[in-house]
Amino acid sequence: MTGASEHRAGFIALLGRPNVGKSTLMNALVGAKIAITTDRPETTRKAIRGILTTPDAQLIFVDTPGVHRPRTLLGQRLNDTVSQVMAEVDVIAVCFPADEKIGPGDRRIVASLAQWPRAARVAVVTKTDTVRREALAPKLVEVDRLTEWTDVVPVSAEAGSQLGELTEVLSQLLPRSPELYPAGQRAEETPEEHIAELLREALISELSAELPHSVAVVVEEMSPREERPGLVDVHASVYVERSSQKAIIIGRAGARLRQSGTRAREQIEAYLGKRVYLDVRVKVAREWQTSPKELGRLGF
Ligand SMILES: Nc1nc2c(ncn2[C@@H]2O[C@H](COP(=O)(O)OP(=O)(O)OP(=O)(O)O)[C@@H](O)[C@H]2O)c(=O)[nH]1
Ligand SMILES: [Mg+2]
Repeated sequence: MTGASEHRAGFIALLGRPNVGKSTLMNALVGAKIAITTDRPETTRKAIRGILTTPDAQLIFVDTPGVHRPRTLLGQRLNDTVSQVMAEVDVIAVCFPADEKIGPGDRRIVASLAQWPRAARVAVVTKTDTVRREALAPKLVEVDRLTEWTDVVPVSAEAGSQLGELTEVLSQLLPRSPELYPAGQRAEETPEEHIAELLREALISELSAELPHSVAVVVEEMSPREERPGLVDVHASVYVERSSQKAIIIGRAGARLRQSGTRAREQIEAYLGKRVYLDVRVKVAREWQTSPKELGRLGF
């Protein structure tokens, strides 16, 4: 335990292309499932805070949507969210996956760092478990050459390797400050927001190709069942863009929706520590990814 004046606390943004492992890394660093993760790009749609409190520091991670060339108004809004986050953080940790080549998307992100000169820059090479040791060294050199980094740290969130080292590097870059959140708090999302995300994750895992992009989830109501203590009723709406997509989500005789619902319910029960009755309604919000009005209603 350090003296009060030595204590550090601050904000660390996780930045990078879609699917590079930002959310998985935040969850591993915080030690809890804060953000949902999938093998599809553009999973994260909001800035999501995850808080790690150590004896010497409080690291407030801000997971962000993957930066990409927007094809829809939603895509533009997501990139705007990222820019807003970057303006407010002490450290920007840019993630590059060990198993992919540095591409134009990465270079654009690195070039954008000039907009936020106040923040320290750290490069994180993620998914190191996917490459052989001999391939990692040249990767680190390649990333190191992209710009002036305070540090370049290889990690594997999956294998749990180098997470302590990364935590230490990031802590040292935070300003001296007392804790900004109560020590026990690890997330900032409301239960309704988190449950909507767990359902979206379960739906995505059952879908292929582009459809995950068309899905949005809102928890409309959540309440303990009066006559059954320990049981919580959760009413959720799943929005898609077209009625053809609604049919796909529901599946033949409702099979797909039942499967996603079961998967989501198990996750929600583990999160709430209670039994859950999950009621899911699939609705069409026509072309919501490109409609300012629908985006507003869905919180984007
Ligand atoms: N092998 C391996 N896979 C990983 C690791 N970290 C993440 N992944 C996988 O990479 C995929 C993307 O992970 P996410 O954490 O959702 O990536 P993201 O950068 O948050 O993606 P967006 O939210 O879409 O921007 C998932 O299938 C993860 O399981 C890792 O350390 N090792
Ligand atoms: Mg993510």
